[in-house]
Amino acid sequence: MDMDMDVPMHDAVEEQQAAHNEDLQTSGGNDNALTTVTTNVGNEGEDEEEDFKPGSSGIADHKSVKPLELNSSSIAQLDQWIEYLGNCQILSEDDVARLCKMAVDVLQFEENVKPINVPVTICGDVHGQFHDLIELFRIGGPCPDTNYLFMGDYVDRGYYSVETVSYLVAMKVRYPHRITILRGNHESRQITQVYGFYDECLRKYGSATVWKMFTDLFDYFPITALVDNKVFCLHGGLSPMIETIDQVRELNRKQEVPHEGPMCDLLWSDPDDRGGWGISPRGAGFTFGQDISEQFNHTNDLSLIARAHQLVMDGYAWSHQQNVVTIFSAPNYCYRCGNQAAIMEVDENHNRQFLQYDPSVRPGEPTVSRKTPDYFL
Ligand SMILES: [Mn+2]
Repeated sequence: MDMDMDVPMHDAVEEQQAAHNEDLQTSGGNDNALTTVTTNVGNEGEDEEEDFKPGSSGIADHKSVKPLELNSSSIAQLDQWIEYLGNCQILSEDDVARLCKMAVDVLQFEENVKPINVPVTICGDVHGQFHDLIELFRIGGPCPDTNYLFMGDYVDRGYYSVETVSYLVAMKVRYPHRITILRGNHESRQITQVYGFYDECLRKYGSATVWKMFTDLFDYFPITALVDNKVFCLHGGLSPMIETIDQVRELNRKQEVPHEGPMCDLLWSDPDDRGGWGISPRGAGFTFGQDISEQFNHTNDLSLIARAHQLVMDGYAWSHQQNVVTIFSAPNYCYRCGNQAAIMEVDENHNRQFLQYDPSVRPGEPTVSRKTPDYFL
């Protein structure tokens, strides 16, 4: 489907939903489809299916019994990686292994519902648009001076998934109390084999090893966060199987994103104008109406559900009479949607402010202006 640059919001959302529908239709909502994909993209036929199973990278074989404590040499190592990654350079395969092992020992100890204090800046989908992530930090302020909460979908679609996820994971390990990285529906073995991250890893490293390490790491990402007990943050939305936040705390999240059930719904669902629960056009998760959001916020004494997952032309969009906000942080999504990006600052007094931004300009790459050229005026 082709799109004009000045596409109306509704069409853009539909385009993205169609694309996401494709996510599941192409890869299937079942194990058979994964087997098919695995067979098709296997590394010169040398990769047995066994190698694509969770845990095959070995990054979690060593698991520690307490959270990682940084020493001066690990801090120096991380600072060096962050500087390197900040220039859009990839780490060596051995360094990715070291980084992912450290990250397991940070993330495995985080709760399913990560408690977060204000002030914090909440961000939506990034999708491998590395230069726009750097712009995000320029607009929002550098980490760790600013506290960040990212709500998933770091990989796929954009051209720099490896750099983007490596950078965010390195920041997470270096500043574990300053940045939170939740899991999105794209932080999954199945979806990344269809939407770019797997192919990018093969192209940049020559094998699937780095993809295996990161997708094994994704199993440890927390799935939701709770800002000062008032703002519930997650990638997708609500689940008919979850009435209370305590029920989220009881889930076993350390696995591949399931095709159905509460964990799947939290990463896949969308708010909708229709009331009640609806069948999602994405083929996973549900749509939920304002009545559902109001009930959930009332039951859990919340003021707001903050989520990502859907393209919105202004970078943020309220729904359900401000019971739900959608935040999308990939400007000009897929390098063609023409949307602005946004992040939401929540200050010490719980005041909210949206910061919007446009695509960063990359030297040597053509830019497309959304403004009417002067000669039309
Ligand atoms: Mn998503």
